[in-house]
Amino acid sequence: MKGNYTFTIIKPCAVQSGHIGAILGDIADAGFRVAALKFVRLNKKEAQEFYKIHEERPFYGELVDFMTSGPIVVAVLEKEGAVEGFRSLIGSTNPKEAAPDTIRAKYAESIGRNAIHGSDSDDNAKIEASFFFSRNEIFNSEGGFVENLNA
Ligand code: DGI
Repeated sequence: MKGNYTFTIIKPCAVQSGHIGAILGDIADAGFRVAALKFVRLNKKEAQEFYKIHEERPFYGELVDFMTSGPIVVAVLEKEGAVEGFRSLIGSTNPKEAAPDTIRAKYAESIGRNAIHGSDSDDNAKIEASFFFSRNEIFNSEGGFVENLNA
């Protein structure tokens, strides 16, 4: 069964360009409920850990430098089939290939500075949400705590 939660980051470029409100508006318009939200800045060690899966890729250093270059907005979002639906909403990694009206088509500057992150699986949504949020910071639609994300 597909999980109902995904995890997102509004990246430093989009925060710096003043797009937080517009992006959260697009997310709400697409039917996602905000289950958790905060404004944070990663240090180098945290960014290296979050993107550890890309450690061997040539752009890893650039990615870590970029993700620590300014504050980010992190959020957990709820909608049926959230992971897949959110990946469609944000569009391809490279904004040149992103479908029109997707968040990356609208706000990304380049493949590196691509405005937004969206988890690519239910398991990763759970891992990534747990990286930033403790269990008493993620809420269900009744305002209670979410016990086990995408269980
Ligand atoms: O899941 P995605 O974010 O769409 O893409 P991914 O998991 O392949 O890559 C993670 C992030 O790494 C991506 O959002 C931006 C960065 N990245 C990916 N490919 C390149 C890149 N950054 C640079 N500078 N160059 C790349 O080719």
